[in-house]
Amino acid sequence: MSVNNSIAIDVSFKTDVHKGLTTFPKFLYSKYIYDEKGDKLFQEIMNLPEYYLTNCEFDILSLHTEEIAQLFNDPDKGFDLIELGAGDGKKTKVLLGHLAENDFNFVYKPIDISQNAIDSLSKNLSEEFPNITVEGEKGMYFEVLEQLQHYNSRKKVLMVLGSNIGNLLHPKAIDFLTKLKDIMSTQDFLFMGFDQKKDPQIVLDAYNDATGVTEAFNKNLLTRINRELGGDFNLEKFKHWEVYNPETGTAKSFLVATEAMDVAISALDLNVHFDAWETIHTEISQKYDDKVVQWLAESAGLKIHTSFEDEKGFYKNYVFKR
Ligand code: AVI
Repeated sequence: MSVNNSIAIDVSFKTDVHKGLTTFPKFLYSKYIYDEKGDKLFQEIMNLPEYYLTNCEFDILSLHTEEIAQLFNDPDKGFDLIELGAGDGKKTKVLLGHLAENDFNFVYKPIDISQNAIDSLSKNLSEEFPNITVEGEKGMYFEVLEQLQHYNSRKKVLMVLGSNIGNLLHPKAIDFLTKLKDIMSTQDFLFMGFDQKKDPQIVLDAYNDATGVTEAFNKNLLTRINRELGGDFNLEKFKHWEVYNPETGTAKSFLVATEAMDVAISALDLNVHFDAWETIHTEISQKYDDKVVQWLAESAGLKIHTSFEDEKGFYKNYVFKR
């Protein structure tokens, strides 16, 4: 990340925290959970037995590898597989392995905000699959994608795994899909994971695990405010609380103040008062069904081409065209 970018992020962190903690009801954006510690906690979450999403998507990619590979392929010119938010590529490797073993003509372009993630994934892939061409790019999704749009005329497959779209409210999700559509041509595909509505208890357990990793993940927002903005939040005085509305499919995370208190944040020159049991809303994790995905796609000018689901029907990867 360039110096200018990190300054921009610091400034927006300050501004957003100020806004979120002086608004009623209070809120903080979940994107700020992901510093180095937040990234590690999220890796731990993905290995939790309660957090079914990762295994379900892994199963989909394992069960339907050949069908997905054939769908992505252009036998004449090959294709570019562009993964947004590639992380450690654990799930993608199932597909990459199959594509490599069967000599598909493709280039894998992982995009991630973290240079570390790109470097270790590229190294790891060159050891595991030496015949795959990997062209990793560090950066914000849309900056990199805009460059790629003019770069190449062959088929692009954009891949966004992990139901990351679920962290966006519907209007923002439509904006995100629209931006992706805008850089697609008619031959391109968008392959995206959407966690599905299911037994509400299963959803609640996934976001309120028995070992407290999700609680630490959620509270990392307060840790960051303490460290980066000179806050004096006492983490023990906040409770992680998850609710799931099966009607709307929205899981919401909160931090709840267990007593009345004042919190000072020196970099903001701010004193924040909490009443007992006052909340900070921190994250949404939307669960979907076909109708809602259809509506989001149509609103963004995309069509559902096909979809793949895991055996339990917990999770779906949709393939969109423009
Ligand atoms: C990254 N995102 C899709 C995760 C989710 O399921 O909403 C973040 C997360 N929050 C709590 N657990 C995992």
